[in-house]
Amino acid sequence: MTKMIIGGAQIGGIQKAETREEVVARMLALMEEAHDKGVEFLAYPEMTLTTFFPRFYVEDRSEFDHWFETEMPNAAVMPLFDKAKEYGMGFTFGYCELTPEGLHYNTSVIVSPEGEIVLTYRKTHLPGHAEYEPERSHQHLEKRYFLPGDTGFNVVRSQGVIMGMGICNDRRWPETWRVLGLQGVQLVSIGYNTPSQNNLMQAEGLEKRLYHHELSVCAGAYQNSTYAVSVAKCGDEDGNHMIGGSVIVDPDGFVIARAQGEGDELIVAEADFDKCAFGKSTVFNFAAHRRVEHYGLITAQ
Ligand code: ING
Repeated sequence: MTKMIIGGAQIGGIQKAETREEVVARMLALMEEAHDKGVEFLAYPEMTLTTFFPRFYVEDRSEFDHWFETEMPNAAVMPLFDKAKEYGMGFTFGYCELTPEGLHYNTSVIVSPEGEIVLTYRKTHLPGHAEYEPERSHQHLEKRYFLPGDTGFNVVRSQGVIMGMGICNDRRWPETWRVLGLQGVQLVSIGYNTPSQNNLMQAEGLEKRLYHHELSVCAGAYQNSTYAVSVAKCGDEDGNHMIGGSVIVDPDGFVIARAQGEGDELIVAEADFDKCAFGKSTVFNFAAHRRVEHYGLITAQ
């Protein structure tokens, strides 16, 4: 596989009251539009099935278990798996996972065109805090509701492409990209839910949020000579705003598709994975140029 039409399915706000079925219907509409445009691999955001509930505090965390999926696939998302299989389309989406052992993760999967889950990833870098912090205008309680992921950053060859995942905050950490890059990754999918307001009440403009999002994805893609698709759940959720700015980025770090709005919106671009090979064999030929004897601090602390 050298060429592929990639789609990014940006999802506008999901309100607390919205059901999984209503959300899946919105996702299916974007999948149908993607199919009409020849998309072969479609990326959805982080926590695609629910509102971004870590903005809310509950004392008893089990009260929020209804936001989690206990099996994957399940009845609510089966229409997505069935439709993608009918279209011969691979896809990736994020959801909240509650394991049989009772562990909570912020998870995403890559699904093959045959409808098989070929890679599962659990979010490594959890931003925010675990306890209610009254000084904050907005809570960001991912450390309360999720465990740090236990999968690490792995790749899978699906549809002839070496694919990997991160989730949201992971895109801000170069380690995410380099561990995937060292495995030869050609397409990284990193969905996100990024609040636009700064919850420590410092001046933090929307443009700064959007810049740091795009900077992180473009740098990660360029420095590891890989394509990236980074798609938002964004807009208004029960009065809380999250940034849009979904992008598809090429191995030179150029944005080749960008969402214009903050609602449900499909972005599409053609990837030519031969473009990954050039960077991996020249500027970012890791074997020829890296000097790991000087990198110990990165894993030591
Ligand atoms: N959200 C945000 C993100 O990393 C954040 C948290 C916002 C961190 C702004 C730093 C600055 O995009 C999630 N869900 O990780």
